[in-house]
Amino acid sequence: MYFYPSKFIMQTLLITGGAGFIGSHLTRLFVQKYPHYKIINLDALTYAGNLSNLKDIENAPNYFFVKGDVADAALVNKLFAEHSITGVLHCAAESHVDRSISDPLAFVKTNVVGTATLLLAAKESWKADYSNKVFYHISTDEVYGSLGSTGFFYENTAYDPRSPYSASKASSDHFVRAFYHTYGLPVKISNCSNNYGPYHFPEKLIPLSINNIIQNKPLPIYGKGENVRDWLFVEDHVRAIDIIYHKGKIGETYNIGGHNEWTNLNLIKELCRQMDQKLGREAGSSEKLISFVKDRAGHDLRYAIDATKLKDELGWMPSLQFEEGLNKTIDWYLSNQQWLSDVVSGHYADYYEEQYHKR
Ligand code: NAD
Ligand code: TDX
Repeated sequence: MYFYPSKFIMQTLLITGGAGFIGSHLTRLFVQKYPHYKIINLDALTYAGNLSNLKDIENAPNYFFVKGDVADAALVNKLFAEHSITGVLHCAAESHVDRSISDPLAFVKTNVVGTATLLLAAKESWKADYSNKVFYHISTDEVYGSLGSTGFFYENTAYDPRSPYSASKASSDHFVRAFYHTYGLPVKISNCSNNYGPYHFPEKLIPLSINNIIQNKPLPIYGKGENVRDWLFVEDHVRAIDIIYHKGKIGETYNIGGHNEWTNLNLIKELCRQMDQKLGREAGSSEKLISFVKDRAGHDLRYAIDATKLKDELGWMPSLQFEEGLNKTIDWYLSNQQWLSDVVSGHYADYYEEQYHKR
């Protein structure tokens, strides 16, 4: 069954986690591209949520912000009842693997209970008529586990989550599929590889390293830096979500990835090379900041997505080469140092001390 929510029909979309990294790019894209859609951003504004990520669209007539928790059933039911929501783009999550190792229950609450709460609200609100409705769940490649030095994750790769974060995302994916099979809820899922780009919270590898290079602080690399990630520019991810939301098949899963694998060590070396040039530093000087630290517990070796289905069915491909995307990302951070220092001086400062002090 295909579902093409028309780009020209009025819709009310609930985007969850719209103040976070990917959510803010997604919200901006939809608010600007579809001025006749009403967009409600439900975000709890945890440490990772930042309304300044959306400053340029906060006064748009089709954009509305609601502060709240996706696991708050009363609030979520009220939003569905009051706004005749026709689509959900569910982005809200606890998203950092290291935090999931120290506080797994927070991941169960938001990622599992929060997703189930939204699914129940959608089912109840839409049960009289599922037509022209979509519940789109934004997920990760980490649900598939860890690859050896060869091979790829496909849509039918068996789930094998290995961190509390990926276990909670896998569980949420299972709930979404269960609601499709059990109740017929019109769902779609995408599983994407590592994103990078503007507004990325500086606890993740790339923005953390950019911030530390600017400040001449050590660049912590877990283990030997041999772990491999498949990096995708965030604007390419949200462009894929737009296409899948409007043209993807109900009940289907789509993998999204960059075909762009880097070991952490090579990635940080490339970052250092570009930043030395931009900061007018002597070539090789930032690389000296590299500091090998204790490995992450249960550190997945390699992720690599096969996104052929998305390309063949819906025509999506990444638009940027990595060096170009990294160049754009570094330029954004260098021009937005106030954003960076505001974020770093907040609650995150305590987390950083705790996380790296013990290593
Ligand atoms: P993020 O941590 O930057 O943002 C998460 C947002 O969700 C924040 O605005 C936060 O305030 C909000 N939030 C957290 N708990 C909430 C709750 N209980 N109720 C309401 N809002 C809450 O995350 P991100 O990196 O932008 O990831 C977004 C989604 O994409 C997640 O579902 C994640 O699993 C998935 N994903 C991320 C990546 C990546 O590389 N970052 C890759 C693939 C998939
Ligand atoms: O200081 C660091 N040093 C280091 O070597 C940090 C923060 C990370 N790393 C390593 C761990 C990973 O191999 O770099 C790699 C990337 O780490 P993260 O940026 O924490 O991302 P990752 O664990 O791969 O998970 C990310 O991609 C998939 C997102 O955080 C998830 O939300 C997404 O689902």
